[in-house]
Amino acid sequence: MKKVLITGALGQIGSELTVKMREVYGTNNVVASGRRIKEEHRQLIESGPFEIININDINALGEAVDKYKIDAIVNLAAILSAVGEKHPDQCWQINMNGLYNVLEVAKEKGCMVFTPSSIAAFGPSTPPDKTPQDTIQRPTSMYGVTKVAGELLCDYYFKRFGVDTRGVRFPGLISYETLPGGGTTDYAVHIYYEALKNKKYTSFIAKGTYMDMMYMPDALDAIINLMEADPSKLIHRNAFNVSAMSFDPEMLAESIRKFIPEFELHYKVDPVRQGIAESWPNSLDDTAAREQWGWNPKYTLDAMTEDMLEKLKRKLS
Ligand code: AKB
Repeated sequence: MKKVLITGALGQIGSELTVKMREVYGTNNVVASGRRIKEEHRQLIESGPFEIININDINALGEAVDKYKIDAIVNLAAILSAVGEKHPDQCWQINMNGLYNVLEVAKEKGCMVFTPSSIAAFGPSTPPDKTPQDTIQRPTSMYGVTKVAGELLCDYYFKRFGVDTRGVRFPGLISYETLPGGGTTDYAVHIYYEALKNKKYTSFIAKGTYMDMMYMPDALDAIINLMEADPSKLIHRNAFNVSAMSFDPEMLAESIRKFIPEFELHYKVDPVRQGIAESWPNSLDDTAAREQWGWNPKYTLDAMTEDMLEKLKRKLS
């Protein structure tokens, strides 16, 4: 992996992965790309090579790969679960047709591809606790449908055409740099902002709803470590269960109260996002990732809360 193209680089993961990969591989070896530029993106855009690319435009993708002699594509352009239920057509267009274009370009030009899957690739008939690596995948959200179909498509391109495809099933990701864009797990990010601003938060996810979560530094390590992993050790490819912690809103509030004792948690449950959350596992078994490429997350819930509150406080002031 010498020259990387990141699609969806202005989003929650991409905005941090671009910076981290530039530290590791060199600024000019990591090309960021996005579909729509806003003023808030200026710093990232000006910090290194950047291209406007809509992944539904296969020619634009191919041209960028040629122009920068790209040999690895990190495909982060995606519509998340809650927005996907509002706009299932767009979710399919971006998550599936976009991925198909990325894989076609990779096949033609000899690139490796990393595409994140999600806990959303599982559904209500999946064993919910310590969900195994290989198990029933019958998701009921459009986002989940695109994630499981995407896993299969990536495996197909590996087996049929030899494209080096790799992926992880990300849980909810918590970060302070860029807000997530319309997921079910977003409550676990919003809660920190509100804890600092108002010392209270109203959760759209109900008490007792457990989901796997991860702090962004661990997620970035997961991407880079899997992309760098020895291919002969990979029995699985698309996609590995990865997990760092599992909690419900009460546990998260308890953790916040260790740093902001007066913090209050209230509930106004959103039936759509609650329905999606209930269809997902409570916790994943990530043994395969640990054994095959050394996955080992660093952040516990309290360590994440301490760091999040400290970094966000700085950002908000
Ligand atoms: C979402 O909530 O849609 C995402 C995910 C778990 O993939 N954060």
